Amino acid sequence: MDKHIRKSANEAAEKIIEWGESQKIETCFERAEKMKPCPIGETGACCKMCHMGPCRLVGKNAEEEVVGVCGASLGTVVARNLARMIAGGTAAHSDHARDMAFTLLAVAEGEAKDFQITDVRKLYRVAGYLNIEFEGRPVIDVAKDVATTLIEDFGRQKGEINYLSRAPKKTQERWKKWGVAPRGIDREVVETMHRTTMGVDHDPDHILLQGLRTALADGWGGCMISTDITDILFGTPQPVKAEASFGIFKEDEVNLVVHGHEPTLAEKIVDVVSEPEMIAYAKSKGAKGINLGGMCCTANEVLMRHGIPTAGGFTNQELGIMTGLVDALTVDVQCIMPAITELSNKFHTKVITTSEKAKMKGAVHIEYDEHRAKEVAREVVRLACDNFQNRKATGSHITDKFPMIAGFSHEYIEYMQGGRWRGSFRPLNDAIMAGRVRGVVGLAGCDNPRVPSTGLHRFLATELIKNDVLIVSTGCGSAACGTSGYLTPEMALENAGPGLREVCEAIGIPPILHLGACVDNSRILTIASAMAAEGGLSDEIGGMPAVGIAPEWMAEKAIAIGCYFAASGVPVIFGGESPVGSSQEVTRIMTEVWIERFRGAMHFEPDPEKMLEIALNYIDNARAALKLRPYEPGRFGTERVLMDMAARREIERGVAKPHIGL
Ligand code: BF8
Repeated sequence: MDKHIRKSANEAAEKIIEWGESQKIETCFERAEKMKPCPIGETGACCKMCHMGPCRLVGKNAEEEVVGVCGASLGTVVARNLARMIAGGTAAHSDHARDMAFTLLAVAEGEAKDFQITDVRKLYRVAGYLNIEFEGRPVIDVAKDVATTLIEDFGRQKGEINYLSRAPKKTQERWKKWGVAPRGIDREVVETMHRTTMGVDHDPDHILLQGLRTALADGWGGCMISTDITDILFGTPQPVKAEASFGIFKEDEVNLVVHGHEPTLAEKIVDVVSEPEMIAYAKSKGAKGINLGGMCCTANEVLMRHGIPTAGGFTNQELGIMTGLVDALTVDVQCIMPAITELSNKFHTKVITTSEKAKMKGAVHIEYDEHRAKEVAREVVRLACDNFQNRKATGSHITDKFPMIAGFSHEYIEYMQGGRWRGSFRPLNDAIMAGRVRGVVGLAGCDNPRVPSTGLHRFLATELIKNDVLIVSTGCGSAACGTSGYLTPEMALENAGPGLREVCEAIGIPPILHLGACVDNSRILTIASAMAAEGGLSDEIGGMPAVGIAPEWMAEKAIAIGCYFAASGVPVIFGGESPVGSSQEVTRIMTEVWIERFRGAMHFEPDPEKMLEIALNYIDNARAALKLRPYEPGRFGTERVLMDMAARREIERGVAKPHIGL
C-alpha cells in the first residue's frame, strides 16, 4: 500500500481536506485524529445492560479473571454486544425494506399515483419465488399479493421467511440443523434484544447463533426484499455509463445532491429535474440548468438505474459541501453525519431532511409523503434552485471526475452470459473451473476516516484483479472504486490478470462489477446460489472460491451483512481492530466453529496485505477442495502467450530444453 497517503487515498478528496485545513474547517478526518478510538472491544469489553454497571471487563487476563457485577464473563458481554450490532444493522436495512414493501402495496392499491410497476418481468419473477400465480392476472393484483406476502415476513411469528427457499438446499439444511433459519424479521431483532438484555442468554455460542439468525433475516429478508421491490418499482439495473467524484458538480447549474438510502424520493427527483417548468425555474434564478448527483447508497440506487453521477461514499459527504457548489443536499436515513448541518452554515448549502424518522437541527425539513411524491420532489428542487443565488465564492472547487460503468444486477449478469433465452452462470463457472478466473471477491462496506479513506478498497481492488479475481462490489466500496476510476472496462486492459482480462474482454465487462447499494449485497447471495445450482463448483454457497471483504467498515449494517454472508457459507474479512478481539472464545466461534457449521467465517484483520493473503488462501483452498485445477498465474491470456513465445525462442536458440506444454 502507498504509505504516503495522508487522510484519503482519493486525490480529489485529499485536495479538499487540505483546503479545509487551510480554512480551519474540521471534518471527520480531523475528528478521527482527535478522538482516539475507545480500546474497549479490541482489548476488553464494556457492559451497559443494567445500572449495576457499566462494567468494564478489562485487563490482561480479563477473559479468565474478570466478570461483571452480575457475573457475566467477557465472552458473554462480547457476544451480546456483537449480537446487538447485528440487530441494529438488520433493523436499519429491514425498516428501509418495509417502506419499500408498503410503497409497492400503495401503488397496487392506487394510493401512490406517482409510482408505477416499472419492471413487470421482475414482478413475475418475484411472484414465482413466492408461489404467487401471475399468468393471466392483472399486474396490479400480482403486485398486491407480492407486497402483502413480503410484508408478512416482517411480522411472521412462526415458520420461516419466504426467501430462504432461494438458497441452495444444502445451505438451507445447515440453517435448519443449527437452528438459525429466521422466522420473521422483526421477531429476530426483538428476540436478539431480549436475549442480550441483562440476565437472559449467557452462552456466547448460543447468543451468536441468534445473532446469525437475525443476520440471515437481514440478508435473505430485509436486504433481498428491498432489492427486489426497488427493481420492480424502478427497474432492474443494467449497465449504464456515469461519472464519479467531485468534478460532477457544475459551476453554472443548480447542484442538488441526494444522500441516504431509500430511493423513493430520489427517483421522483430524477423524474422532475428534467421537467421544463423546473428547468425554467432554475434558469429564472440564473442557473443554466439542474444537475443532480448522489452520495452514499442513494447515489448507488439512482446511478444503477439512471446513470446519475456520484460524488462518492460516506467520507465524501462533508467534502462535497466544502466544494461550495452544492446548493441543496437531501437526506433521509442512515449514514448521514450530524456534522453536515453545522458545516453547511459555513457555505450556502441547504441540508434538507425528508424522512419522518430522521430530523437534524439546522436542516430544512420537507417531509416525504408517497401520496404526493412528485410534489415533494418539486418542492426540494425549487429550494435548491432558490439557493443557487446564495452561492459564495468560497469552496474548494474540484474538477476531477472519472467515467464509470455501473448497473450489474443478478439478472443482467445472467443475461450477459448467454442472452435472453440462454442466460446462465455457466460461462462464469467454467472460467472459474478452468482457472481463468481464480475466484470471486465481494468488495463491500463503508469507507472510513480512521484509515487512509478509500485506500484499502483501492489496494485490494488492484491486487485482486491482478490475481485474476473477479470483484463484485456494492455500497461505498463501489463508490471508492468509481471515484478512483476503477469501474471501466479499460481498467481490465490495464490492471487485470491475463485470465480475468480474457473473460472480461470476451463478455465486455469491467473486472469490478458494481452491483448497487448496500442492500444489494443480496444480489451476491442470489448470484452465489445460481452458481451453486449451475453445477461444477460447490453445490451450496459454502465451499465456493469466494470471499467477502469489508476493509473499511464502520456501520452496524456492515456487521449484519458480514454475518449473513458467514452464515450463508462465505468467509468474510473485515478491516480494522476487532470488536470481539478481547475474547478468544468469541473469536474462535466466529472463525473455526462457524466454518465447521456453515462453511463461512468472520475475521477481523487491520493489515490490508494480510487481508489479501487470507482471501487468496480461502479461494485457493476452496479450489483444491473442489478438485479444480490449481490456479496458475499467467496460464491464460496474453501474458501466457508472450511467456510461451519467449520460451520457444530460448528453445530455438538452444538455451532451454523443450518441456511439457511447449
Ligand atoms: O449502507 S457502505 S457507509 S452508505 S453502511 Fe453507509 Fe457503509 Fe456506505 Fe450505504 Ni452501507
